Amino acid sequence: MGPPLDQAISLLVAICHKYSGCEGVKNTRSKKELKELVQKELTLGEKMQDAEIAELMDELDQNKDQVVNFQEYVTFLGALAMIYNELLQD
Ligand SMILES: [Ca+2]
Repeated sequence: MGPPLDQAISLLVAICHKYSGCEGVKNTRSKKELKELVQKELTLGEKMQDAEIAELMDELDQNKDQVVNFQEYVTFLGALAMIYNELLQD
C-alpha cells in the first residue's frame, strides 16, 4: 500500500500481467488475451463488438507482430486516460 497514484500504477501493471504469459511470449498479450482484458477490466469493453476489439488490437499493435507488448499496453492506457479525462469534464 502507498499513495493513491502508486497504488493505481501498481494495479495497471498487475492487470497487464494477469493477461500475459498464458500464450506466446512473456510480457505480451495475444489478441485473445487482449480481448479478455478489455472485456473483463473495462466498463467500455463489455459493450464492444468482436470487430471493434479486433480493430483496437490492430491499432495498438504498432510494430505489427500480432501481440501487444508492455509498451503498446502503456500507449493504450494513455489513450484511455485521455478519453476518461474528456468524459469526466462533461
Ligand atoms: Ca506489437
